[in-house]
Amino acid sequence: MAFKEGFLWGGAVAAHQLEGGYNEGGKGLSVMDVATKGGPHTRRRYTGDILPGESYPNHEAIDFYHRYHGDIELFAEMGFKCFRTSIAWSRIFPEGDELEPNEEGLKFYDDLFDDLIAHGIQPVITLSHFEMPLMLTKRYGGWRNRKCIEFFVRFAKVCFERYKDKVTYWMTFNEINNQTNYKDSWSLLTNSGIIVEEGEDCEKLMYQSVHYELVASALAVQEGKKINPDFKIGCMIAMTPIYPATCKPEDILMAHKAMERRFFFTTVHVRGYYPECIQALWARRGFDLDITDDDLAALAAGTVDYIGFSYYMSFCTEWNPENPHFDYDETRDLIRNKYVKASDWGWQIDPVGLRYSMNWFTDMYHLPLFIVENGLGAYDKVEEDGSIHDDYRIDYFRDHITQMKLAVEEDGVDLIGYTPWGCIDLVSASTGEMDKRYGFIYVDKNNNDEGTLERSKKDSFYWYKKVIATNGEDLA
Ligand code: P53
Repeated sequence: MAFKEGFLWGGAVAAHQLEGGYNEGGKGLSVMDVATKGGPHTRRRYTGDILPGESYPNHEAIDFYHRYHGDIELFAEMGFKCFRTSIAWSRIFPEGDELEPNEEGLKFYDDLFDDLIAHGIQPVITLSHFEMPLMLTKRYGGWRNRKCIEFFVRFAKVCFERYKDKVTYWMTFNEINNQTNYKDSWSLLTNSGIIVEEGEDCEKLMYQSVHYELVASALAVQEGKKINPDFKIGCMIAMTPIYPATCKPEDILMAHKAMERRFFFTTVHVRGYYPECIQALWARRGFDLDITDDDLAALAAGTVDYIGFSYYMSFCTEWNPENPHFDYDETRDLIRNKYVKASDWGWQIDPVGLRYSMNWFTDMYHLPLFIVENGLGAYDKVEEDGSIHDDYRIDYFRDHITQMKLAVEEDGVDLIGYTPWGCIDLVSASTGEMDKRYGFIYVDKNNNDEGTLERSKKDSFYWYKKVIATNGEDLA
C-alpha cells in the first residue's frame, strides 16, 4: 500500500466559510464578517462595518454552527479519520485584545471536537485562517502592529490549554505566503487584517507584518510544546509551483527567484531563519525592518514539526528584460501555461505539479508533509431526482491522488494525510460565492441566498468513501 497505516484521510474547511452564527455565543466581528459577496468577475469588498444594503455571505454561511452534528455524521459515513477546521479567533477573544477568553466560544469548540472524536474523527486545527478580529484591525492596524504578537500568542495558549487532550495536529497561520501578492490589498486584509493606506509601500509593509506573524507562530509553537509535548504543530503554505515558461536561462533563473520570493516563509518556519535571498532583497531595497535579537531567537527556537500545505494549481513565469533584478511580481509576471487546463475560475489544473511540489518540499526541508487543501471549485447541477453527477471532481481527485501515490512510492515522500478543501460546499474565500462548489456534500444554497440549506450526497461522496475504505488503493 502506498499510504501508511493511520493515514489521515479527511476534509478541510475554515470557520468563517461555513459556521455562520457570526454574532452568536458572544462572538465578536472578524474582518470576514464585513466582506461582501463578489462573483466570478467581481471582487469582494471590505466595508469596515456592517452596512445596510450590503450582503455578507459569512453571516449565515452554511449554518454549520447549528447543524454540525448532522454534517459530522456524513463525514463519518465517508470514513473521515480527521477533519481540518479553524477556530474563529473572535469567538474566543471577541475584540482580540481582552485578557480573558469568552467561555461560550470555547465551549462551542469543545462540543464540536467531542462530537468529531465520538465519530472517530480527529480535529486538525488552524489557529488563524483569514479572520482577524475586526477590532484588532481598527484599534491596532492589524499585523502592522507588533502588539498583535502578544494577542495571538495569548489566543494560541488558551486554545492549546483548553483542547490539549482533543487536538494533536495544529497549524498557526493559514497560507501565510499568499500575501506575497501584496499589490492586491485583499490579500493583506485577509492574511494580516491590514487596510492599506493611500501611497503606502505595501512591499515593506508585507515583510514587516509577516515578520510579526512568523515570530508569533514561533512563540506559539514553543508555548504549545510546553503545554503538550506530543503536539504536532505545523506551518501552512499555499503551494503553487512556479515553472519557467521556456528553457531560456533567464526564464529558469526568473522562476527560481519567484519560488524564493513565494516560499522563503517555509524556510523561516522550518529552519528558523531568513534565507540569504530575502536578507539581500531587504538590503537592496533599503528596508529597515523592526526585527530584534529576541525575535531572531524566537524564530530559531520555534520551528515546526511538519509542513501543511494547500495545492490547487501551478503558475508559470518568464523573464522580462526590463526586470534587471529578477524581481517577481505576481500581478505582473504570471503567464498561462499552455500545457494544462484551467477551472471555470481560471485556476490551472496540474496534478503532476502536486508530485513536483511534494518532491520540492521534501528535498528542501526533509519533514513530513500534510496536504491540508486540494480541490476543484466548479458549478454543480442537481438532477431532477436530486442526484449530482460531479465526475469532473472525481477526475480531479483521482489524478491528484495518483500523483500523491507516486510521490510516496517512487520518490520517498513522507506524507501523513490528505484533507480535500471544502469537503462540504461552503462560501468561497476569494469571491464570497456559494456556487463555486468544492464539496462531496452538496448544500442547497446559491449565490442569491436561495435554498433550504439541506445537505445531499454527490457522486464524489460515494467515490471518496471507497477511496478511504481502501486506503487509496481503489481510485476507479
Ligand atoms: P476559494 C488563493 C489561491 C489559492 C488558495 O479558494 C487560496 C486563495 C485565496 O482565496 O485560498 C485557499 O474559496 C484558502 C481557503 C479557500 C480555498 O483556498 O477562493 O485557504 O480559505 O477557500 C479555495 O475558491
